[in-house]
Amino acid sequence: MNVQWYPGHMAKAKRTLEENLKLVNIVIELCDARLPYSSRNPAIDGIIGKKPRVLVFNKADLADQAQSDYWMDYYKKQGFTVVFTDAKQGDGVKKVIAAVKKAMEEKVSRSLERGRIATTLYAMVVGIPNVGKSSFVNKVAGKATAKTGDKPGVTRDKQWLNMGEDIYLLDTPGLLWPRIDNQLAALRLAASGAVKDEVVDTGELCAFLLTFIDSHYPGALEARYGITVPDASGEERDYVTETVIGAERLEKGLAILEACGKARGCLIKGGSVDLGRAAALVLDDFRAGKIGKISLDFPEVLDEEIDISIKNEEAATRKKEKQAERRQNYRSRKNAKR
Ligand SMILES: Nc1nc2c(ncn2[C@@H]2O[C@H](COP(=O)(O)OP(=O)(O)OP(=O)(O)O)[C@@H](O)[C@H]2O)c(=O)[nH]1
Ligand SMILES: [Mg+2]
Repeated sequence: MNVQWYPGHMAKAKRTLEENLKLVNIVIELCDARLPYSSRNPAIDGIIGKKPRVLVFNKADLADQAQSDYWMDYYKKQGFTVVFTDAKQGDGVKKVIAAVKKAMEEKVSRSLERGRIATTLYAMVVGIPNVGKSSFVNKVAGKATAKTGDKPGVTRDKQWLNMGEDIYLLDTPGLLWPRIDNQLAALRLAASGAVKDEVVDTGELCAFLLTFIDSHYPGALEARYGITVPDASGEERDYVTETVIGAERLEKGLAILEACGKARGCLIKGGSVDLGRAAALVLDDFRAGKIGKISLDFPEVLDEEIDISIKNEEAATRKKEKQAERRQNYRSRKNAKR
């Protein structure tokens, strides 16, 4: 499996972000509190550049507080203004607006000095799909103006919303990036609901998620599904695709998925478990926080970046060696002909 999702509307969304950046004073970068590292879009980072920004981690109500504390500290140390929010209930939303105003204090006082009475602030809300951008602007506005939905890709066009108090917010469509190098990060994004399920093998996605929960949140699956977490089933499965997580982990994860499906009565004729239905059920449960407050980015994810850059470097070296070899062969053939 290779998780990639970059349809035409996202390429368009990227242009929207680029075109509107110059119209705004500040950017509110909305990420997912359950994956404070993997949900930061490098393409967005590139677009924002040096424009002032507030880094917001939404869906904090679904995340594990201990991990949230770690990442709060991590980004603060890098000089970011960081706020954790729950855009559904409204927690932290006022803090974001206060942070926007604080970051813009200087601009406002400069314009007052120049004799202007009111200064309007324009802020753009950006982030990966389904992270809660539209819910966030609705919460700030105090009314449900922007359309929201529990699947990625709901907002298709930018929309300016007046927040009163001289602030305008620009809601934008969710954006991923054209090539997700780190496929484990891609699985975390898919688990969070940022990638549409149709482009993902939900069996492997659940195998990834369930084995992660089993090892990082022991007891959570037992409590939710009333199961005993099995070791690998021992049953030979006829999957042939290359896996992201490796055959052993896939095997164990599918055995857990099977146990969850059985416990929930996801059965097909003959009594075997309907793994597709079981996967949909587990993903719904996870996304609604029913398995518990679970974060998918632990500090270890920082090591994955190192692994990938080493892999990329090795690949580049191999490519150079191959090119040199080809050139050498070509030269020897040419010399032989003379
Ligand atoms: N638990 C929880 N759910 C949230 C939160 N914020 C948003 N949601 C839910 O997440 C889903 C997506 O919300 P949207 O506001 O549509 O997300 P979006 O970022 O605008 O999505 P796109 O427009 O598709 O990019 C909805 O079902 C919301 O109710 C939050 O802080 N906590
Ligand atoms: Mg939206």
